[in-house]
Amino acid sequence: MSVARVVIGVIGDDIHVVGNRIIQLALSEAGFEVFNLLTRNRPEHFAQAALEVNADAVFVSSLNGEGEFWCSDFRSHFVALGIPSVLLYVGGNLVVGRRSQEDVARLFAQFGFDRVYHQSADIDGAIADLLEDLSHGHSERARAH
Ligand code: B12
Repeated sequence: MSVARVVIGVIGDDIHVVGNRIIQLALSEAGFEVFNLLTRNRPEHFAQAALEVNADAVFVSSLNGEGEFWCSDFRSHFVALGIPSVLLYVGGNLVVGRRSQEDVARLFAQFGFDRVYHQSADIDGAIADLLEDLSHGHSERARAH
């Protein structure tokens, strides 16, 4: 079986980079091939990178809360490039100020994300979710959207 490829990076003008490094290490350790865009990315940077490396999944981080602004049409960038079924995960401090987990999860699901990890440091849990999602196959999952 080929190694799954994951594009990771921080969105917007957010410069919080420590979590990004930890995610890179955790995914590499779990056997994934990781392409790290680091900080200061726009949605189209993630989509372009996913196309170039034939990614199975994209992990977006937003720590300062800019995610709500930048991610509102996130999936559409992948659709436009002909890769609608890439798994899209997002995590960090996704909005500014306090909001319930349920509200944030619902909002980012509307933006096209498959999984939302608001204020959760459980990378192992996210990796387990990724393995499960990958085992279900992309194209079938994407059609359900
Ligand atoms: C260190 C820090 C800074 C440093 C960053 C240094 C650097 N280059 O990395 C400095 C001082 C520069 C900084 C600046 C600012 N910061 Co700051 N910062 C922090 C702090 C204290 C720790 C962040 C950190 O490194 N945590 C450790 C790592 C390991 O954890 P993490 O980043 O959360 O990442 C983990 C999880 O979130 C998760 N995760 C992250 N992404 C993803 C993605 C997926 C898919 C998954 C599954 C999981 C996941 O996994 C990661 C690894 O475990 C936090 C408060 C806190 N305790 O978190 C505030 C915090 C993030 N900062 C905040 C703010 C507001 C700012 C500033 C806007 C302040 C200002 N007014 O200037 C600026 C932003 C500048 C910018 N352009 O981004 C706020 C954000 C609030 C919000 N979203 O509502 C926080 C939460 C502080 C607070 N409580 O108010 N900051």
